[in-house]
Amino acid sequence: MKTALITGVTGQSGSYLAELLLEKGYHVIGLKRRTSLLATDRIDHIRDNSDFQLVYGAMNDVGSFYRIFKEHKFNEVYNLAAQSHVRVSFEVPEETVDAVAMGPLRLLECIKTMQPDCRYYQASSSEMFGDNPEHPQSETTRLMPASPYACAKVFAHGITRNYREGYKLHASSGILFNHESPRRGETFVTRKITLAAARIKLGLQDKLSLGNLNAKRDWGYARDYVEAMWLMLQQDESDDYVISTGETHSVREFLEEVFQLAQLDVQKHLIIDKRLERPHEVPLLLGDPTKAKLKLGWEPKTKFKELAKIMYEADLEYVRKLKI
Ligand code: GDR
Repeated sequence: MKTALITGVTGQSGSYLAELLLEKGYHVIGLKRRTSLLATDRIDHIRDNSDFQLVYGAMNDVGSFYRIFKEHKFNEVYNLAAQSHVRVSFEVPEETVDAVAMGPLRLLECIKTMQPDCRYYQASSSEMFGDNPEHPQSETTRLMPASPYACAKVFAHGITRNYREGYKLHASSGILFNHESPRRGETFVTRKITLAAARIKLGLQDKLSLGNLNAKRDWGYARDYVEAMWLMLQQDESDDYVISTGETHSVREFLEEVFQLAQLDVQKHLIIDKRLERPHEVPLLLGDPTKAKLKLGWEPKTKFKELAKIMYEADLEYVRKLKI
């Protein structure tokens, strides 16, 4: 039986990855930061599974890593923990960089010292391409990060390659483009839209405030993307891979698609709020997932319209049940 550590297990991708690994027969240890509110709703359904265990730790507490690595022998470590909100990273840049850049460095040092045979997955991000106008973006496209979050991700991406080459660790980076689902945090734009549409439909909300509607993103389904993370660690050699759908759509298109599903008029409910714009925007992301297809045999299963439908229908059900 393999044992895996997932940092950020209470997040969207962490919860889907934990489910996938449990299905594959892994023993899964999930790292959780101490918070006054539990915030385990995404993993509550697997907490009773005897192969799943939550441990306390933090990306800025190296002692917690060494303690956990002394207690468990890992085959695979998936680093998904982050302050992952791009706009918030402009407001708390130091905290963001500490978790997103220094966190992986601390983890890699711990792996190198304690369990160098353990395989490592780094959650790299399409945000690293920033405002580079070249597209589609691939593993070799120049990185031009446009936020404190993205700058920190570039460091983490580089240090992962450095430990792979310099210390021969099996360390891979998945450059994941935006990945969404009904478990997406409520302040990210897709979920903000699907939740608002459901609440407006049920008469619980009237207006939806958004920032820049012209930004384009390559939006995939988080449940599809965690499979790619696992596949990367099953390869003989570690490497970097772009994971994306190969399609790009604007925020406006996502909004219109969801409001059409809800039979709502966008103009009646939309407010454009300049405060939601970013000091430095990433205008267009479009990934080329050819390498992942050829080397991992991975392909996205869920495309734009289906993703919007999955998310809107889930939120309609969620709001109906909770009346929130
Ligand atoms: P992103 O996701 O920054 O691409 O990063 P987000 O959903 O926050 O923004 C996408 C685009 O929508 C525009 N936008 C708004 N965004 C938010 N959050 N709220 C709004 O009201 C709003 N209005 C317009 C943004 O300007 C942006 O252009 C996500 C995160 O999950 C990262 O952690 C991850 O690395 C990347 O995806 C891949």
